[in-house]
Amino acid sequence: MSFFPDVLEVKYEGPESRNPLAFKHYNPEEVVAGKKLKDLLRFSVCYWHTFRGTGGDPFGPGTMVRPWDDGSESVDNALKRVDVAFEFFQKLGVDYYCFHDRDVSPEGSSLRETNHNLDKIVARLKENQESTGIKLLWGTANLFSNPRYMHGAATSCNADAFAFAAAQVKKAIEVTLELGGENYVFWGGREGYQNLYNTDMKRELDHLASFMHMANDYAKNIGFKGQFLFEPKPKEPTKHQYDFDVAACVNFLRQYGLTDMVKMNIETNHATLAGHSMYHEMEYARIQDMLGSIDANTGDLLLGWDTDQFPTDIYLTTQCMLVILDQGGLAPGGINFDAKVRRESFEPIDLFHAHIGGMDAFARGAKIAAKIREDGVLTDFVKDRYSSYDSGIGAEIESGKASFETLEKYMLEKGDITPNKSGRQEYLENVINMYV
Ligand code: XLS
Ligand code: NI
Ligand code: NI
Repeated sequence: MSFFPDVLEVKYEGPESRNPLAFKHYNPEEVVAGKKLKDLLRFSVCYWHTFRGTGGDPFGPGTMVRPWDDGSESVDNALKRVDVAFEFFQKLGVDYYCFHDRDVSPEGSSLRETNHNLDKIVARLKENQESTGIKLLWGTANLFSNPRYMHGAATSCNADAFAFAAAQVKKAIEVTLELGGENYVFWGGREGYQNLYNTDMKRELDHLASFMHMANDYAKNIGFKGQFLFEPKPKEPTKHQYDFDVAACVNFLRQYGLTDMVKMNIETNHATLAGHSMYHEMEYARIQDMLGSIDANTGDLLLGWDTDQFPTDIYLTTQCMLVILDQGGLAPGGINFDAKVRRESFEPIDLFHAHIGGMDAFARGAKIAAKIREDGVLTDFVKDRYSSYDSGIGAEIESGKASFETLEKYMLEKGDITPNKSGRQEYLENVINMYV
């Protein structure tokens, strides 16, 4: 039985194709910068938006038409959804997917029953993985939807909420291992606060760090070798999210001795909510060897909240790919479309249009970025811009030989600085446009 009878397999037809259900730029076998595109991009579909998104918003209920879904929170409905999801992954031609425990499997009346439900679903996920070859990029736990987490999970003032969250993450790591997941993500959910009048920030951060250490200890105990990832997001849902941006996360991880075990999962819309570009956030993580994976989407600068739209902007994907190529790829991370179709795009076919657009945008970005790097247009310029540090006084500064005394002596003798050169931003923007 087919849940998407109108779609066969989405194939690469090249830039001239006018078939909306074909790739114009994503040819999985094409080699770009020494890697097949499918291995460079490692695309993943997220379960929550794609199979659990209803299109509901604060002003009205869901609009999505999903003929296979009976709308119930039953295990049978959840099992059916798994088959739907894998038909979608396969027809689209992605190698990976991601989920939260609660997207794939309904919560029961007790933790025991909840875990039991999850086991049934995981068995079905595993069967589908085996029959299709599609893999799990990462698993995670939903520590934010249930009202028990109203004050947070690991940072809740209620120790029982911490304990429940620990039990939930323990199970989520076990099923991620069972499914061969290559990473495990921590997104802070409700880890943050609204007002300091009622908040012990120091204690909350200490608790969050203990939680992550416990997760790591347990992962080691059971032989989970995947990469842990920490996903920054500012000011949603709480006013002050602890994992605001990459800098705040890296500082937290360093303070609590967690940098050896955790890297970053960076999401575009979260970067812009924090007042950064995705380019900045990815590069900031990369230079510290902390870039693990990305949640590819985009926000709307006119709206200013987490709209989680599919990325179609070629400048954005080119910038992402410049950083990814500088790092030599993202593996074991990947490009996960943490994105949802608009409320008005309610038909199942829209899920295909959305993902095809995102995948093509990244494939184009990859080719453009590879060419820019091959021609060295940015690297040569940047290298030259800093060349005053390659010899003389600059080399002394970089090698640690200089001091305030030697620098003063140097400058007193020289009198004033060698004249500055132009930064040539507009010229470089034009150069980029020659490639896009
Ligand atoms: C929410 C986050 C979430 C994480 C996984 O804004 O993006 O979906 O990616 O918990
Ligand atoms: Ni995300
Ligand atoms: Ni988001």
